[in-house]
Amino acid sequence: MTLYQPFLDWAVARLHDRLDLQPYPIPAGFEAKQATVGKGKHASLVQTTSTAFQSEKLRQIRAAHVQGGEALQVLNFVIFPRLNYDLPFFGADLVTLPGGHLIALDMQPLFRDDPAYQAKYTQPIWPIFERYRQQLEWGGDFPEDAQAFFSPAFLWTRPKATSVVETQVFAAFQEYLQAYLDWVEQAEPITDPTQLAAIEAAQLRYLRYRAEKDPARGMFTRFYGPDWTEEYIHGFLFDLERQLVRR
Ligand code: DBV
Repeated sequence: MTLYQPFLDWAVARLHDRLDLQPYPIPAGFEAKQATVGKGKHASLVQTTSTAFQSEKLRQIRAAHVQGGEALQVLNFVIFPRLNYDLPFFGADLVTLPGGHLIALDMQPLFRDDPAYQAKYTQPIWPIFERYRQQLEWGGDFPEDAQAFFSPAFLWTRPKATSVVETQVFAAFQEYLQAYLDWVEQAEPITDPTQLAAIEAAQLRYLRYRAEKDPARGMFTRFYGPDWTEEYIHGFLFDLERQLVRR
């Protein structure tokens, strides 16, 4: 069992419990991809698998799981709500590299600086955030242009011990996802055209940023080449623009 498999299994089980989940199509060739990296006795297999669902209120629930031995494990898990809901994105970036663990967990806001939006979608999880930030030390600098896309309840940490990932980080992940699913349950569709236009613009802003600045681009390009990587990013991981063209 690899480090993040229990996170993914737990999330999928909870989603099944709480939502009427439907599959979300994964483009052919992107369900699973393998490559051998390194040579001779340093050769090892790096596998990336994709998982995706949708539901009445959630346009795309998707995970990319990279497994390449103890020093290379990544679970990037994001929920993109449908464009007629004001729900934030659920964003988890759980990364283990030879340099250590890097954990990003947040309910990423559509409207970062709107006090009413913060009151609706940050305040309710503030007690959870406060509890975990005492256990999980702040991870330090991160790209300045990314700040606009995180909420004040952004959990960002670089645990030294794997046991911290397995216990505190896993617990935080569970509490954040449960809280998110509470919001999904309560969410009412938006019908006001001005608000709908603002949501679409905010979703596109987020999506373009993530596709353009994907921190995994270098890693994927090394393993699987540039063509596969660009298609994976724009055709699956951050696919909203393609879906809008098709609409
Ligand atoms: N990150 C992704 C996807 C990944 C992924 C789809 C499937 O968005 C993995 C894989 N993240 C990944 C890897 C690294 C990071 C780092 C492999 C390490 C890159 C490296 O060191 O080479 C949160 N992830 C990061 C960093 C941040 C995040 C802040 C550090 C980047 C840096 O310091 O340059 N989550 C990530 C992020 C946003 C987010 C940038 C922006 C909105 O939601």
